[in-house]
Order: sequence, then structure tokens, then C-alpha cells
Amino acid sequence: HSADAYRTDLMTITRFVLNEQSKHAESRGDFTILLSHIVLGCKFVCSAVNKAGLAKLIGLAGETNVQGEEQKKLDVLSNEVFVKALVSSGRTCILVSEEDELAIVVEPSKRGKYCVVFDPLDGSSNIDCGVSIGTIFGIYMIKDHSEPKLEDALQPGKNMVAAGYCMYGSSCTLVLSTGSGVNGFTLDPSLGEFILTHPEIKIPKKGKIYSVNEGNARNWDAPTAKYVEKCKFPKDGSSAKSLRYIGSMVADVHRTLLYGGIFLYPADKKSPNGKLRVLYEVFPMSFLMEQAGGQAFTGKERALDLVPKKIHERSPIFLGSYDDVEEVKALYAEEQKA
Ligand code: P6P
Repeated sequence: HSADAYRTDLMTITRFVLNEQSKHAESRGDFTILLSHIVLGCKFVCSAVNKAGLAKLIGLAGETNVQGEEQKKLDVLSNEVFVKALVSSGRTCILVSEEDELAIVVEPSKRGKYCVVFDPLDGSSNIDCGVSIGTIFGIYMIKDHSEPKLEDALQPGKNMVAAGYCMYGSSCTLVLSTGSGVNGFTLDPSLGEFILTHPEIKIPKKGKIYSVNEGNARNWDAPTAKYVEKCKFPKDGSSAKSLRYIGSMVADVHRTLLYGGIFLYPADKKSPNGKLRVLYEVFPMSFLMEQAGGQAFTGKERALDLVPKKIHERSPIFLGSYDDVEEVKALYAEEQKA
């Protein structure tokens, strides 16, 4: 009976958010409207990514983005889709995209009370070989005042009201937190709806997997080197962890969230702040990890406490199962004392 009930009682992401919404008496549906526009963007990118091979969308757009990386057509397309969807929602006032050097201030007639930071297509270097890639986003509420200011986007991650990612892989999965837990939704292409498939995701307290680019090992600092050594040659007789590294943050983080373990992109001599961007990679993933019972650490502090100074600044990040990140914190604390 329960199976039948489930099939007819489809919990779509929109219904889910409306239910969440009803818990906040004062809200007037603005967040639901904003989210529905983000969902629309994800559906579009999902279809474009799946058609990429056929539609010859692959290949360089000839321009390079602010990161100095070759910009593939799908990057450009995805960014335009999300910017247009967010502006047309009428619920945003300032946007930060990985693809745009400057923050986008929304025209006055279309302004709302949210700031959205996003990477429209993270892991895009993997597009051509079909590895899963994704959209990552974080949402802040703006303090009421006349003109949107850059500091509205430079808030610590703990101020986020919501965060999530959409992974474009064998299926299209959207993982979202609005501050009371983490839920996963899978796109049913026949309905064009995201259906609740992973209710109340909780990350295992400890995991058996570590996820890092070992190719950078020569440049790691001592605590990171010690931690990775411990994963490979545990002293306490426990079994070594497995290494799983896809090189696409959304895919590596999604696996970590569901299976447990730790994902790390540490600082190294070449990149003292690591590689991943604070606003639209580190903060949203750290927000999700904490909401799922895990934690996120920069090597110095709780990731969500960091106050960014620039919209594209980077930070080292260690995130995942609570106990695994705790071990990293202990090693950095030891180094502080030494
Ligand atoms: P590396 C992809 O380009 C990305 O921004 C993240 O998605 C991914 O986690 C990271 O870079 C991979 O970096 O240096 O290991 O190739």
C-alpha cells in the first residue's frame, strides 16, 4: 500500500519548499518564487548538458573568463540562463557568478531582497569527457537599504538562508538546504519535476574515503601531509581509507555527503589560499555539510565563519564527516601549539 501511496503523493521540490515556507508565517512566498527560478535554470542546464555532445555545444567559446580559463560554450550558456532566471524572478538585488568578474546589480524595477552567489557550471573542464558537473548556489537575505552594495555579497557563510547544488550526471539531482536539514530531489524528465528522493540526508559520523588531488602532495603544509599519511598508513591498526577523487567538486561532495568521509582542497605553496572559491564553492558546500551533521574547516577556522573581502577569493577547505574533519582540526591545532 505504502508504495502506491508514494507514487500518487508526489512531493515535488516546489511543494516541499511551500511546506517549509508555511513554517515561516512572515514570509510572503518570495523565497519559493526565487527557488522556482533557480530550479528552472537547473532544468535548462540539465537538458543542455545532456544534449552537449549532440548539439556540438562543446568547444571553446573563444573567450576566457575572469579565472583566465578557456570558457566553453556550456559555461557561457549556463551563466546567461541563471543570470536571466534570477533577474526575472524579481526577488534578487545583487548576484555574484564565477563567470563574471564584477557583481551584477539588478535593475531597480526588478529588485528583491535576496543576494545569490553561484557557479553556473562547476567542474566544466570535465564536460568533454562526460564526467558529472554541477551548479552550486548560495542565498543571502539583504539588509534593507536603498542601493545594493558589494558588502551585501561579502557576508560570512553562516548568514546564508539557503544553499544547494544540482549535479548533472547519470541523473539530475538537486540537493538543497533552507536551514533545517538537507533534502535531495531527482529530476523526473517525463514530468519535468524534481521529486523528493533523498529526504533528510545525514552524513555518516565517520567515513572510509578521503578525496584530494594527491598530485599536489609535494606542496602541502605539514598538517595536511600528516593527515593524508594517516589516511594511507593508519597507526592505530585500523584499515586505510580509500582514495576517491573525481576532480569535479559537486560529484566529489555529493559522494562524500551520501557515503561519508572527507573532501579536501588544502592550501599549498603554489596556492596559499587553495583553489576553491569562498562564496560559491566553499560556503554552499560547507552549509550543506553542517546541515547534514558534518563540518567544514579552512585550516584556521570554521569555514562558515570566514568573512570574505573579495567576491572571487579562495580558501583551503576540509569538509565532510564530523569525526574525520575533527582529526584535521586536531593536527592544525597541534601545529599552532608547536
Ligand atoms: P584540481 C573544477 O575545475 C574545480 O573547480 C572543482 O570542481 C574541483 O573540485 C577542482 O577544481 C579540481 O581541481 O586542481 O584537483 O584539478
